[in-house]
Amino acid sequence: MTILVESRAGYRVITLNRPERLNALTLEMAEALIEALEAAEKDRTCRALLLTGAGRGFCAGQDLTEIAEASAAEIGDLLDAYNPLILKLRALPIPVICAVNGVAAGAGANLALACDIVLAAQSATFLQAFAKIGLIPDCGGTWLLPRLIGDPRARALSMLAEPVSAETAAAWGMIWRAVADEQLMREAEALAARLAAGPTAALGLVKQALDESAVNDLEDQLDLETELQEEAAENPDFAEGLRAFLEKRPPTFTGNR
Ligand code: LHQ
Repeated sequence: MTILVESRAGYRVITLNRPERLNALTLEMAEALIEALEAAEKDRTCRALLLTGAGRGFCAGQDLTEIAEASAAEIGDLLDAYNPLILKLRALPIPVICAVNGVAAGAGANLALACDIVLAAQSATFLQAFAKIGLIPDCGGTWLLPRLIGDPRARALSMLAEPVSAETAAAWGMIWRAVADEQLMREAEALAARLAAGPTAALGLVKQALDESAVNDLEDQLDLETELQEEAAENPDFAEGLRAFLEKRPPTFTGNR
């Protein structure tokens, strides 16, 4: 199986599972990932996702052996199949944590960066490998990178294809945090469990508001905040959060969405 899906209390763990190829992506794998995201969305008890890789790498990007004979049109077709995966990740109404356990290259780097909260092992690296083989960053790289790290760094990384360490990635704001290798999964699981106990509907609306801010002016964004805030306030988790604050106790969110 190209990916593994495990259910935990309140969340699911998806593991990219082609360790002999550093979990390089194939069409089959992308389709399996989309299915896994759809299944997680349908399961109302699933309130967060954790994405990671098996073995020493996170994901080496497109499996290059699979496109050795591909025409330019076939490369385009492949991306037409990958793009819905990125869109689905962003639109998923639950938080997605990525635990980058090793090298994240090409489409693999951008798959990680499309997640909501990215933790990386100190030994992991991020590599916009595309220019090395005459391609451009895809799977959202040209949209995500300038927003995360600014235009100068986005341009240099895309053109030079130099690896960035986890610590530098965190210092630049490309990811949330770099953690000691042996702590990575423990921290990622703790974060997933914490988010799984959160106000799920509101967390989904946070994703929507932040993504839409990329194309809205301030006035439109303020209107969107009002609309989404009303939606959040209609959810019983808001009443519970407020009550818990006033009663000086931790909230017990239902996570209904
Ligand atoms: C691989 C791969 C790989 C196959 C390691 N494929 N086998 C483009 C076109 C179409 C549509 C979709 O999207 C894209 C976007 C892309 O993602 S293009 C960019 C594709 N990725 C790359 O160019 C990265 C290629 N890999 C590397 O540069 C290195 O392997 C990195 C820096 C990731 C890791 O280096 P090392 O730690 O030294 O490992 P390694 O190179 O020895 O790799 C281990 C094995 O994995 C090795 O196989 P072997 O049989 O020799 O043990 C590699 O051939 C295999 N592998 N990446 N993308």
